[in-house]
Amino acid sequence: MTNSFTCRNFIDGKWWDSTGKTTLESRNPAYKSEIVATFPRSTIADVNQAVESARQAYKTWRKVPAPARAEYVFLVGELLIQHKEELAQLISREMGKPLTEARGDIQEGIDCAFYSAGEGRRLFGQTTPSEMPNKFAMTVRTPIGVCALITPWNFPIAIPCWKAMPALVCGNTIILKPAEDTPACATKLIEIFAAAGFPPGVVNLLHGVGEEVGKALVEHADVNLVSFTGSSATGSQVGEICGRTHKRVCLEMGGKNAQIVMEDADLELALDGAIWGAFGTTGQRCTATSRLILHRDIKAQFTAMLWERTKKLRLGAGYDADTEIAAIINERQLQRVSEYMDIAREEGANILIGGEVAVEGALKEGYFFKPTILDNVTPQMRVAREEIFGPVVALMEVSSFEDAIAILNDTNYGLSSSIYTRDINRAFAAMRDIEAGITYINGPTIGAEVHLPFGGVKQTGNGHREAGSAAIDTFTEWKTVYVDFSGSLQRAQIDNRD
Ligand code: UN1
Repeated sequence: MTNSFTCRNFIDGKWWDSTGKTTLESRNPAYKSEIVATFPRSTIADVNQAVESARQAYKTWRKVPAPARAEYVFLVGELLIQHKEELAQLISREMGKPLTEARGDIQEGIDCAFYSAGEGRRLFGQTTPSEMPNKFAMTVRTPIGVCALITPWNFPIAIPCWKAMPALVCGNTIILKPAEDTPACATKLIEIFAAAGFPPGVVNLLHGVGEEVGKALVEHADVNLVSFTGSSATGSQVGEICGRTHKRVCLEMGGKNAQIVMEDADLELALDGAIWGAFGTTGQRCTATSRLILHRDIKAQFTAMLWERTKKLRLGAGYDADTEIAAIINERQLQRVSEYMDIAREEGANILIGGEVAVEGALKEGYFFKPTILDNVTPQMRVAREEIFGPVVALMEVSSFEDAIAILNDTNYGLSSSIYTRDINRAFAAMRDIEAGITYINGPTIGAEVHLPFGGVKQTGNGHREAGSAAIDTFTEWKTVYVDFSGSLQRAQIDNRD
């Protein structure tokens, strides 16, 4: 194993130690005694320095032509391709996910680079007639300013890229505050941004504790926008502060995503989808399938098929070639998933398989939880309502299509959703009636592509979307411009009326 990596902050185009002396560490979730990286517990002084650097840089960056800004982002994409393998190894060590998935995480960043770079030559506004003669009307997009990007550990490359790349193309400057569990991934990513040659202060990185550095950034008067992906509890606090301080805030929070399997579905296909959706990334995606809504005519058969496949899933370190289910991110999360097993039992659910920490052989060296199927789950149970963020799927039985949709919608969240059916009428009714930001027909709940909007309804978000051209709406303001070339005062709504 390689030596531990020392992370530093990146401010004003230079790497810095924190003004504070405390350091923290990230660990390999598959081998908890291994320290992957140490990182600074940044202070308020560091926050102030980073915000000031981003504020100064904004003054000139906003005037760099958007196609030129986009070329830096394009270069980040090319550098990510060059460093893909080395970064994938690091993701697997620090975050835990299997190498194939780690490569996918980086690929999502690469896709986002090239898509966002293309936006540099669009950033379209509108022209429209004026109601007055000899007057011209148009809208242009303007950047917002200093953006604080607060990102989670589960997609340590893709999610920072989703936020940083469109923000930069739009002319904003950024401060990335990555999750405490994946500081090395964030540092390597910002090394790549640095190599792309952005002017000093345009891209900044601040490590530290969410309650300290994250909070100070969100509260800072010179931060103009906060983009946050993480838990609903933290998202509420971020939203409250931004409400009070009148900042634009984009929140991407929890999910309780469901896959419906109707009696006419291709069951093998639905099974592949369920296994990947529920247990891919060890269930640690906000898009993960945490409920399977099964029509009663196929429930017994499908449950047996699911059980068979689940039993065979191989647990192990992400960097071992045959691993299918990797470790859980940290001890706290492992504990949380375990606690949900007690809750499930108390509420009368039946644990069909899994339900416990895996300690066989080398697995005891890490944070492993066996892939788990909960049966007899009813809509009011906490395991049907709360996000668990682990390899746990709840089975719920329904007797009609209408019930299936009603149960899918019976949640405070609304990120992703899926239905397996061969009935085109049901598929279209589902597209209309499911309350979610993303609906898959005959595909699992995970696997969003970067050129389409990503985000959820209800308590998953606050009305914004990431990725696609929707991200441009997030990171720009509209400016409406009227040009009066009549040479005289023209009063709208008055001079053109009798
Ligand atoms: C997340 O879980 O926070 O759609 C993001 C997907 C991935 C992104 C997930 N492309 O599952």
